[in-house]
Amino acid sequence: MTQPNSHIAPNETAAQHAAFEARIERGEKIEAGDWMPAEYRRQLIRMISQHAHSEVVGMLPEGEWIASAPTLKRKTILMAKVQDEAGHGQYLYHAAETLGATREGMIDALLTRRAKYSSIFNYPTTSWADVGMIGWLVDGAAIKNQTMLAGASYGPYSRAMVRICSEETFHHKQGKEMIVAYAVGTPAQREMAQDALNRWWWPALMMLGPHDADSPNTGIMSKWGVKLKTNDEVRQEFINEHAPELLEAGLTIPDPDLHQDEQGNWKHGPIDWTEFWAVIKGERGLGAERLATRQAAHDDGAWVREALQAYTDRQRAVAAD
Ligand code: BYC
Repeated sequence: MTQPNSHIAPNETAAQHAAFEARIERGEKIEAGDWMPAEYRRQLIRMISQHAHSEVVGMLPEGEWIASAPTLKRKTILMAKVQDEAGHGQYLYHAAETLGATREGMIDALLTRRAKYSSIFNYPTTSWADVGMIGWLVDGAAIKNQTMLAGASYGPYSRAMVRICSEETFHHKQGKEMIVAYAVGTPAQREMAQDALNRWWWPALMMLGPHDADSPNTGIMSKWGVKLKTNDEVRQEFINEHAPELLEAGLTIPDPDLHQDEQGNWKHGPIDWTEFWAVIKGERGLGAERLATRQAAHDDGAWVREALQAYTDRQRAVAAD
């Protein structure tokens, strides 16, 4: 007996869904004006807006270090990186707007905790090496996930991913270059790099989402060609690339159970998912501070929004005349 499709909304038909899924099956991109199931639209707005929020909140942990960068070269690299993240937020908010979401609605959802942003940005940056470790591990994890999303079925999201990934590649390289240099540097530099790895390794693994068995959205997102790999598959790719490179740099990965299996995959020990959910809910980590900073930035920007509105109103009045 065929299971009823629970994603068919009352005003949608099975035939519409079948035609839509056939387009995805043929590898066609779904574009903004095309027919799509309401649930596809809802899921994409959820995921793309949360991705946008992550880019913008993600400017905060590294941005704190711009004033204390050790050299002019490192400072200019970091400034460029943080500005890139703002740009990524813009592309992604625009991609979500093509689905009917409004900027005001998305920002309100972030500030009132109805929308999430990546758990990784609720961890503090307590030393300069954290900037390098974020580049190497956090951008490294993000690239694995976003390279997959560049093949997503929704055209505007997939195209945003292509551009973002090319910029993230530079972020990843600068982080790796910094940490590898410190790992063979002075004892103090080596200690700083190791301490950063100790604090960022597990959050970086968690950032890629809960295990597949605990991921309620993966099923439908895979069926509709948005997620082309599961959370655990992307996590495995991330570890397979990064574990040997970190070890080669002379660092110790803080997981006594980490080992390579017969297939060559690096297997990690148990992940503390209690910490993950507590960090997302703001019960642990810097959730309250991050949102307070975003709220203050939003309030400080009120005059810009008012000025833009006044300008638009005047242009409209002139056009009406
Ligand atoms: N943090 O069913 P699941 C960057 C939520 S920024 C918080 O597996 P899904 C960078 C999930 O939303 C790059 N929440 O969800 C920027 C869901 O809750 P809702 C960030 C998480 O969507 C600045 C629930 O848990 N990348 O690179 O199928 C500086 C169940 O999960 C997290 C993106 O945002 C988390 N880590 O898969 C440096 C990529 N994980 O929404 C670097 C786009 C899960 O049902 N997003 N949740 O209430 C995705 O690819 C997917 O959303 C995820 C999760 C793989 C993250």
